[in-house]
Amino acid sequence: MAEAKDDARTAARFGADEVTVGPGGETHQTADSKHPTMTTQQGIPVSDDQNSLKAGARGPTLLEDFHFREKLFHFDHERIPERVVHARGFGAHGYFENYKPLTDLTRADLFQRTGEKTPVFVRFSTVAGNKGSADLARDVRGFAVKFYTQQGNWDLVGNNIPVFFIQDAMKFPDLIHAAKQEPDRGFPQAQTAHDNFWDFISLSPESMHMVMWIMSDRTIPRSFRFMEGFGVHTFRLVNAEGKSTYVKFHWKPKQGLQSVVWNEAVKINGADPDFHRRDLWTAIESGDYPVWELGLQLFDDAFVEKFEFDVLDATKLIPEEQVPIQVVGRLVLDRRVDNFFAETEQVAFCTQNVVPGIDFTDDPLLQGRNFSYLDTQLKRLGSPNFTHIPINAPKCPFAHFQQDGHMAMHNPKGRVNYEPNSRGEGGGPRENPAEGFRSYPEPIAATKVRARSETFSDHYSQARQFYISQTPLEQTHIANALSFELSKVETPAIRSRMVSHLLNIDAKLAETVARNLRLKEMPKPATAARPTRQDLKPSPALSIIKNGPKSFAGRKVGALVTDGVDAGVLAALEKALKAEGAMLKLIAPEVGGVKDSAGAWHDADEKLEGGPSVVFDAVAILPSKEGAALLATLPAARDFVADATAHRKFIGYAATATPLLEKAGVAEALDEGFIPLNAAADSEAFLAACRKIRFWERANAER
Ligand code: HDE
Repeated sequence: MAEAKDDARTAARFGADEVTVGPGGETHQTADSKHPTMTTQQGIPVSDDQNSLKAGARGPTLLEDFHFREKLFHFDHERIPERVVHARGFGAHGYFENYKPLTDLTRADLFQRTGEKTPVFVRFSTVAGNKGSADLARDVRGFAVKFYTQQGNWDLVGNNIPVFFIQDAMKFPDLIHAAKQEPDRGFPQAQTAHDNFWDFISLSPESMHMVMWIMSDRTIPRSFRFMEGFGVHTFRLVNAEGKSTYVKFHWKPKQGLQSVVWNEAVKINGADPDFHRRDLWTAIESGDYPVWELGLQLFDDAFVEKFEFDVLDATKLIPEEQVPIQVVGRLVLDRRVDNFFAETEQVAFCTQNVVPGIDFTDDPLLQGRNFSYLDTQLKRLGSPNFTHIPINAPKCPFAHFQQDGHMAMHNPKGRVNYEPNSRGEGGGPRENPAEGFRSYPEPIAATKVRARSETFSDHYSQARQFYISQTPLEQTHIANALSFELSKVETPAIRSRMVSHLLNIDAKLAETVARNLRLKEMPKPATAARPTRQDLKPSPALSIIKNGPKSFAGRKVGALVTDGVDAGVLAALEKALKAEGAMLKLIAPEVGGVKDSAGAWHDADEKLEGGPSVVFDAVAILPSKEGAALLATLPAARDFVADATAHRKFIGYAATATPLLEKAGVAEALDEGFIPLNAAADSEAFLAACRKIRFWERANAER
């Protein structure tokens, strides 16, 4: 048996605080003035947390070991059910700042005063993947905001796409079953590129508008910070006089819109499956707080009457050009979570959480959601007392007679737990007709039917409008995404059925996809309940590229460096990026770092193999002459350059980098997206190019 080692020697070896070594060689650390005594959950002090209680050092473990039992019992129950959809998410705290009083529109307390800040918690998510799936799945992103207002919590549970797949909540379980893993095999994970999804979709013409959105670059955002958010449904704002105005909610990122390209998304998932959550965490930690403005589209019954589509149909949007967006405030995320489980996992959004001054409409999807969210929280959090968890609790005074249940934390004192009562003072809370929530008294005279309104039956016109609003490049991306996903579908009839729908949207799109799939014959257009309108004008607001950022702020440059990197160029680049509000990250052959041409040391942020160019917005290739010769032999360095080129990134390069550019196969076609970085002054030209985010003009980068 090994000898127990000398204490002092062991402590030095581990580099830890005070350490002693037990007879089995295990590490013990003892309570002292800096470290409190460890206890069980019952508060009983623990003497040894390394060894279970045994009948002899080599004997069986004893049941009486309450510390061991409790520790394992708790561990065995650490997981709660993941969300059935939106399982993978990431949250942050911040505030909503109201720009000006909206008293004439709504009595919602958070909109009454100029400059008032309301605390918020936001959770971004993907929809289809399980909790451990990768961030860059092609998927809709959830954008859920909980406002802790002075009159209770308002949850605006939205997405990064303004429309949805289905019109009636009745179809939600089918949609989600079809999108998630197939039930027999349990795969594919976090992707819609499989038979079940496209089978369901191709039999659901109402999904075609959403299909255009999910096949666009909206579903591969560069990060949560660079995407829009939408409340999707039509809601109501109600003012103190009871007047109602219809509203659609929009979040506009101050950072501008930006997406990655598909080949990049696939590679980011391998290089950093946590890319989006890491991005948000890092931005907040570095003080670069993301900001979105809240925009309202406001309209009345007269507009509802004259609009081409039904405002209760969640597969339709109202073009911004038709009803302009009024910006009323901003959302700033300035605090990361302290504990992922307590906050991001336990946060419980409910569409039913609305405050006085905000109300629902009869959108059948919204009505269904209002049932579903409360229900799902009980399953997930295990108790009707989930509002007692700090992240879900209101931050305003609250009082009611709801009591008991699992894990009740707020237990009122006193004798009265009912009302009406005659206890006078101490009788507890009372109704408040003046301030309390009152539903908008919408007149309803109807026949009870199980039916879909005819006003919901135009399934192709807005799909077409979205498609024709895109730049040619974005249209190519849509065709490529459809071709990719449908190529993963094993049943030819499903591929063909999808193309039959595309024929009702845009003939050229249908032809391109049919050609990419090598369909043997072109199907007939799908039977349409209503013909596709050709008179809807393109809406420039629907394009990402037309709404890109105006600066490079919040973005990241990856500089590939070796020993001997030009000290002046590196310093100038760092300074220029900092002034822009962007970041420079150094990638070197070893993580320890490099020595520059002036002999100064620079720690690297990533080792070459761990920092591929896909995780940066632009790259700089800055090796010394000797360094370039070394990098030219390394596959990861060649990929770094070749990928950045294929992904149409701006590439700053030192003349010394030529051997690497040659080996990467790009040296012969250095276009204007390659910017020489040989002197300190060159960094301004490089940065000016980077502001355009991508050199889309680069040839041969995709089909
Ligand atoms: Fe959801 N949705 N949803 N959804 N949804 C959930 O609630 C549901 C829909 C959205 O970060 C679930 O707590 C139904 C539209 C987000 O915690 C569940 C229908 C939109 C999140 C649920 C929809 C959304 C959810 C699963 C069709 C955009 C994540 C776990 C009628 C406007 C919130 C949970 C978070 C989560 C039901 C459609 C957005 C099961 C029945 C449309 C962002 O309650």
